[in-house]
Amino acid sequence: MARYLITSALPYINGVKHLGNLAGSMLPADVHARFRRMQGHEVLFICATDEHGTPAELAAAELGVSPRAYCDQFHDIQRKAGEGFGLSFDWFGRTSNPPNHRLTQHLAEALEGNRLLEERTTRQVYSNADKRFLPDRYVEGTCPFCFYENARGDQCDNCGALLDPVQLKNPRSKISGSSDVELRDTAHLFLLQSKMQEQIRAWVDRAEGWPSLARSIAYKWLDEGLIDRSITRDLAWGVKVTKDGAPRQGFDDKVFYVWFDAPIGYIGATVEWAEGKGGNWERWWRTDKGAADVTYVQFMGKDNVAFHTVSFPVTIIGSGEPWKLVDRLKAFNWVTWYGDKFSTSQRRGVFMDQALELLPGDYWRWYLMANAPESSDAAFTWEQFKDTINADLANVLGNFVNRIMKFAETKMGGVVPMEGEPGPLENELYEDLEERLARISDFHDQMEFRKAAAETRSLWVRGNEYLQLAAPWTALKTDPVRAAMVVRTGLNLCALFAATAFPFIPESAQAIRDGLGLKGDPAWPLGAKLFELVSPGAPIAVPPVLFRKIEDADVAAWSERFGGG
Ligand code: B3M
Ligand code: ZN
Repeated sequence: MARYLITSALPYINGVKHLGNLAGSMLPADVHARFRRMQGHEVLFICATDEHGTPAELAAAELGVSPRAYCDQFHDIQRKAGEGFGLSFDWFGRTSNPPNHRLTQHLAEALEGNRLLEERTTRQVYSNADKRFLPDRYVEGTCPFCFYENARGDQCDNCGALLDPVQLKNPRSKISGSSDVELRDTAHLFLLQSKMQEQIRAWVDRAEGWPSLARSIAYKWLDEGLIDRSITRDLAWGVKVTKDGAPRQGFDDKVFYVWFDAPIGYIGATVEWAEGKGGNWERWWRTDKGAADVTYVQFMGKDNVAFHTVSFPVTIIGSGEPWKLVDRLKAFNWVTWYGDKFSTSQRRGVFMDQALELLPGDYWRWYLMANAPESSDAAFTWEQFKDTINADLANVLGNFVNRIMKFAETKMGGVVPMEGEPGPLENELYEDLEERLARISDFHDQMEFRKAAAETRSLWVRGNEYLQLAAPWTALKTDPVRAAMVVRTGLNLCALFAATAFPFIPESAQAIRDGLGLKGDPAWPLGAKLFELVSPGAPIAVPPVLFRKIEDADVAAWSERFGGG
């Protein structure tokens, strides 16, 4: 038994997340957490909403509510959407909760104690009309690179350039629209990343569990040279800046930058879990308190990699305290909407709440993992969605389960038949299954989700082939004992398919298990007696239709509503 700490990148609070957000971190993290639990490991799976920063303040202002009220509302919406998709977080916390505030202040003070923080005077955009500084997205103006006129202070949406608000031409306030702005001096705290360059490089050199995508991003930043970064902003909503535990002089109208406190939120949410469920958070995070034997696995989209492989490690290594660092990191490319970006602001694509109105979570889970954007971006299309669901879930898995269970119900008295001994067909099947299972398990272990899904599907195909060859419906007329043996094998295959499906499509797997009278969550069947997963004599009940087919008419209706097609 090993221990796995698993975190998914923390979704921003502003708005419901789209399918791309789901596929790039929360969903694969859930699949992996389920797999590790099935293997019998101790798992702690943590996520939270990332609630600070200008996006939250601006979204709240647009609705005319306070940031706190806005975050309360959207945390709830995101939590419910996560539940709808079966995301099995042990805790879904909030970066705005007290544990994260305390930890953020603590770590900043530890960094300062190690001379890795410094106050510097910087020039910021100040709005005379609004009588305040305008950080990040509070300023809009013309991009200095591509001359797009509606670039935001932190980034240009047209050319993608990362910006500093002072770089914008013709800057104007996002709050009042006023262009009566000027540059003024004000103090900010800088994290002296440059001093940590060698230490971080040495740590990245040692990191073994990172795929090439993550490694190359980390090295790119290191090769360019780590630069000192401001970790405070002129904002009201966020973690207050302290010194020696008291409000820091001159920082009343400032808070920590959202990307400084967000990753600390992984620890904060674990503290919330400990407080809420009576656990011991230090056992997962402090290497001096038992976390040395934890394997820490992080999931994220590729745009978050630098923050996790460089910035956050600077914070926790720089604190000089024995924090647990990431061991394995899985990064994803983008799911696109017919080749275009999904967009929260422009509401392009399908969002988590809408997806659940159309079909249960499992349909989306399967599609998104079978087509995971691992080696490159992957385009969502309604056509491919329909084909994947119909071919894999409805025709292969659903059909198999339905066929054999119906047969057992009508021809075998509704129980797992007892008679018969395995013959050559079963022996061959058995060996084949063992090999295939080992392969699936390896892919899960390596967090190769596309391959794990493809291998899982081919296991289901193998079951269909067996049933076709063994043909219990024919055997029943001439050799009922043989037919009984085949049906028992078929029902064992149902149990095996449910187990292998469980990380991907937990609700459907559970429905199959219910029909077989199997209680609790399944264990990973590697090493199990594959033909003894169901008990002879046990009653069985055909589950209601597991997967409905997606029709051309559905595709037409959904394309009409959401675009694409
Ligand atoms: N909220 C960005 C994102 O949702 C950011 C991740 C934080 S992880 C600590 O992609
Ligand atoms: Zn631009």
